[in-house]
Amino acid sequence: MYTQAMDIGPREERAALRSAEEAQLEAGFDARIDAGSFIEAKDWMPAHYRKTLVRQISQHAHSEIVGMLPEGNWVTRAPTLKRKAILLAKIQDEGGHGLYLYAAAETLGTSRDEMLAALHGGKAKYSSIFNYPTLSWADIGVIGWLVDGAAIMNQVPLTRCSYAPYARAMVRICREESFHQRQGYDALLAMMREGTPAQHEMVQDAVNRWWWPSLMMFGPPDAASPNSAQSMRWGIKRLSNDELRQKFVDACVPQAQVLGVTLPDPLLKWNEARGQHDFGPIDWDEFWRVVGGDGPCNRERLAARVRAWDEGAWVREAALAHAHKQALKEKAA
Ligand code: FAQ
Repeated sequence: MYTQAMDIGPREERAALRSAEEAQLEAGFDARIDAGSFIEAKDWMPAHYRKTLVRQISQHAHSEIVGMLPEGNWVTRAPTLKRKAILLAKIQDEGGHGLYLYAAAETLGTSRDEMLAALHGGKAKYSSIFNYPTLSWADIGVIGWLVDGAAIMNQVPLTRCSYAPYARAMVRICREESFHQRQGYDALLAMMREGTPAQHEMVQDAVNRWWWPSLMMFGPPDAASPNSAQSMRWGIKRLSNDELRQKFVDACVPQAQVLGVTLPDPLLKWNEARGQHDFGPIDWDEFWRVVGGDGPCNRERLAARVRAWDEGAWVREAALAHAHKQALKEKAA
């Protein structure tokens, strides 16, 4: 009977005003994304954009620190002093990547404690790849070549991610990852060129075990990736899971030829018409099992992280006590 406006109470009116204001802010945000601008921590952003970034960046940070574990297993068994020093430096780098990434995620208003509690409680995801065991020294070379290689392929586009603190962290991380990839490839080349037949076999066995899990690192196929469309619309992801996986396969084929190893896929072949390689089907059941917590090493990895956190409690307490004392001294001065 009466006009709509007369039916609206003060609360509804405020909500309507807020949503009109938000719609305007969102339109401005979308226009900045469309223009290719970067978003800084203090800029307005939609709640879902913030949530998506915290999800992806924290998962990425967790992957870096859980990723230290399979390699850490080989520090005491590296074949030479040089290889041991390189491996130690690489593992330290991964810890550093975790720190840059936790810091980038914190700029979005989620504390590091909250993120770590989610990891330790088994709620947060981290890359499926780190739930596979490292059975021989060749696995360390293959992690560098294939796992770091896949990580770089996925992460170079993230240096242009629309969220500037993440993009900046990724610039430094990618530089270090390319050293990691080279050192792995170099270790494998040494084994393939100067090694014994048993060492050649060890490399081939490692490639056989890590090839398919490396392809899974890029995430589910585009058609089954619930987050991709929105993340690409927002310029968080610049290339899709399948596009990156394809680029990775195409890059690895000639590298495998130089090494003298066979990639374990009978369907892998050059497709002249596409100008890319065709490759065989990925076992997505295995992928989801591992992501869901039931991979070969999920329990071991989580237990190791929780143990490291508990055993490091005294360091955190000492650092806090020191900071408190310093603050009191400064106040008194
Ligand atoms: N593992 O809708 P999408 C490294 C989850 S760092 C576990 O496609 P999105 C360095 C995904 O989270 C390696 N979970 O998701 C190193 C989502 O679950 P949610 C890590 C996976 O985010 C080397 C669900 O499946 N790199 O290696 C995986 O759009 C050597 C649906 O998937 C990064 O994190 C997986 N592989 O795309 C360290 C890079 N894939 O959250 C030590 C940044 C997907 O909805 C030694 N992240 N899921 O419950 C990204 O680029 C993206 O997050 C993707 C996934 C591409 C990983």
